Amino acid sequence: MIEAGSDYVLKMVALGDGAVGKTSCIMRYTENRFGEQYKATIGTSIAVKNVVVEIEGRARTAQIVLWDLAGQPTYRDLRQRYMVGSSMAFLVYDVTRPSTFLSLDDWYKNFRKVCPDAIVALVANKVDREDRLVPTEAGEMLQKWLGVLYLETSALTGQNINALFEKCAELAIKRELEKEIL
Ligand code: G3D
Ligand code: MG
Repeated sequence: MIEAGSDYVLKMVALGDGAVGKTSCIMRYTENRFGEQYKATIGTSIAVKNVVVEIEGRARTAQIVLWDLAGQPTYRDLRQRYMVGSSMAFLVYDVTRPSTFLSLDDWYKNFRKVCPDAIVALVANKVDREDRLVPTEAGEMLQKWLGVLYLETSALTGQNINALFEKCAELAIKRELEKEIL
């Protein structure tokens, strides 16, 4: 499955409460689609997308392998099979549901225990909705506390979806390059 010529293969996991838009962000990014019925299977599905990012004047290619969970996995399943080996994670909440914002700390801590060095992006999704309740300031505050990326996205309109994955890939590749130098 590894594309010939990819400099890097980067595993990325989707984290966050149910129905925040994890699968929708992945579908928008990998297939540029939105809103179709997804198969509500139990378990993990995987999507792949190749990216090219320019780092210090040189094009680097990577294959992003996106891991998406369906159903309600147990905490142990999450740690053992899902998060292990990730270079990146995106941590999604729904700006119309504050409870999904309050869960972020838990998701973040659980992920950090497994992948202490991975690139993490905080994703405020569904910003197209008029009934937004979690303001930008709340997301930015958490971004500063955790020291992660922050993006406001809409899987519906596509706003910031490419930027999310490309920015994460760029930082993850830079990290790999630093490791190669050491
Ligand atoms: P999940 O994978 O995190 O569980 P899904 O979430 O991607 O299945 O999305 C849950 C619901 O939110 C879906 O609606 C989906 O269409 C909607 N959704 C996801 N992202 C956005 C967004 O950016 N804007 C808006 N307005 N809706 C979004 P249904 O109705 O199928 O439950
Ligand atoms: Mg899903």
